[in-house]
Amino acid sequence: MEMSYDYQRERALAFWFLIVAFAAIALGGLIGLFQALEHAGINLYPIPLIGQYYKALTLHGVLNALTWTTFFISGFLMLVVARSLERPMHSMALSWIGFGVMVAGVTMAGWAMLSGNANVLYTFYVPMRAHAVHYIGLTLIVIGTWVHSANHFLTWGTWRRENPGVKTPIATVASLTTWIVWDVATIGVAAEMLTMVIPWSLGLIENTNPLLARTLFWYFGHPLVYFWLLPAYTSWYAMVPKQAGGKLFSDPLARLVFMLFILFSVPVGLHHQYTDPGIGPAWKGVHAALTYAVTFPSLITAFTLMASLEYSGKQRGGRGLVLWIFRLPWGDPSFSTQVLAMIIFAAGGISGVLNASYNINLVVHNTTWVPGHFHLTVGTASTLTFMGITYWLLPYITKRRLFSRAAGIAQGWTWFIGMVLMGRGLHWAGLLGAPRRVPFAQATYTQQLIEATANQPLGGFSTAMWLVAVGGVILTISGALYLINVIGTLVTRKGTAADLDMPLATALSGPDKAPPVLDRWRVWIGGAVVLILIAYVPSLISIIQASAWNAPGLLIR
Ligand code: HAS
Ligand code: CU
Repeated sequence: MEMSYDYQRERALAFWFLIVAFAAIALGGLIGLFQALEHAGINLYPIPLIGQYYKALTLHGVLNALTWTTFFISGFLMLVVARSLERPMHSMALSWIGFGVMVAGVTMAGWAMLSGNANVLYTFYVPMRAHAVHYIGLTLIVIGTWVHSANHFLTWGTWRRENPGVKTPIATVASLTTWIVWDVATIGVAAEMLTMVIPWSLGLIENTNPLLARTLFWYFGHPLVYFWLLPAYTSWYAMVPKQAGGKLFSDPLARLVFMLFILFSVPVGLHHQYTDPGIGPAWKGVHAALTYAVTFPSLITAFTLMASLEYSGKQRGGRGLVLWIFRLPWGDPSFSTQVLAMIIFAAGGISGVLNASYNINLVVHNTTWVPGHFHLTVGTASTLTFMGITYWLLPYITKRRLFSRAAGIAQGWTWFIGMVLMGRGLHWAGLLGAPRRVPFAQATYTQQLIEATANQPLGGFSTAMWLVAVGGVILTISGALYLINVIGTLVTRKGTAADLDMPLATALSGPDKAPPVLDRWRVWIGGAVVLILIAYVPSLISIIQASAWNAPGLLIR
């Protein structure tokens, strides 16, 4: 490929992926404010268009966790693959088709939710029932991503033929791993939609099987969280070391991490169903053990990132055990925001490991502890990282300078502080027994919770919920700073960033040190298939035998 190619066609599509992502987080994020206030007893519902608590909570989950993430990731990874392979994407037509199908899907689901026809939350457990348009819309989003992801594999295939024997660049390895995990995972949710939920919502079949539906959902739902995480890892490994002024500590270790995610991401879904009856405890145990296996690549990541950052800090003249931290480029909003996301992820990862323990899960399951966990992970490790990436990605795509670096730095810190407070509050309230997905300002037992925990140190439930509300307000300010920067970059002309390149890091220990097996996709995908068959086939058979296909459905209004 001639070096003059500047990815103009990829940038054009990535721009539209990001526009949808920004719109989703704008509305979804705003709703978060009302959720947080509601937890502390300040009930502003019903709100025009956003509606009552469960309609709002559905919008909050679908817009943030599903739409913002999927569209941001789709645009980001496409540019990463094209730029790191130094060639155009195989077929832009394919990706535009994928994008079109995804937008059609979001429009359908958006209509269903906004019109009050889909108050079933982002996990859409049956027999709660939404309008068929909602389910068809969500399914179209998935189908669109399949088409778009195919373009990534085709692009790599072309590159491979042109570059036999060359190790795939780590940024591409990371991106393709994300799509492999996603494509394998979405088979589960597609099966749930196509064989059960869509026919039932259309009235073609009368009943559903809630346990089977949940199992198919969580076959998808856990690897879904790595679909959110791995693009952040893509940036943390392949870009942040460069932004820090240093190098990635070890390229082979990074490759091992991504291959382990292919292997272990999927066969763990039953850790969301420890409390479900009708699933044998032995299978729950198998999934628990495999869950501990999938934490291993993240532990390697913590080590590798720390080593890379330390190297960078010392390259910049830092000394000692900790003082190098202050030499890192904290004045770069893209860097500082992403490192703050990493620090929060250390805490979010720990609460995940606690969730994974069968007996501790019995204490925290279905309490506000779980939203506490996932606001630190998808709500910060992923989201705050994507915001940090935006600070170079948007200028890279639009060739315009970032509107305000100061606002970007303030945005990262306010998100960090807001999430520390809110995460603390949600985890704490959960341990005190506060159930999740409850409008506390309206629930009859809130007063009992307040009174029963009032003699706890620091005031129990009511103090915890005030932390949630204050955190939520600070997070809203942070979200506003983000959107102001995005819109400012798009509408004002602060000069050109035409010379800006993607920050791709080199490694201290380079790809040549990696054993060839780490470049063989088939080995790892094959291993994953074997583990998935072991973890799911016998358990699914016993679930189908033990459960009944007899739940008629409740239309939720
Ligand atoms: Fe989770 C529930 C277990 C990771 C998201 N999770 C959820 C739900 C969501 C979610 C959305 O086992 C709720 C679903 C629902 O609505 O019901 N989770 C885990 C485990 C991990 C984990 C074991 N989760 C994630 C990630 C998510 C996510 C990532 C989104 C992006 N999770 C569970 C379980 C449940 C669950 C149960 C069910 C709970 C229930 O009962 O319902 C692991 O992957 C975590 C491993 C991570 C680590 C941390 C490594 C630290 C790093 C940062 C280092 C920092 C540095 C900074 C270097 C071990 C990599 C240094 C900086 C300087 C300046 C010095
Ligand atoms: Cu999980």
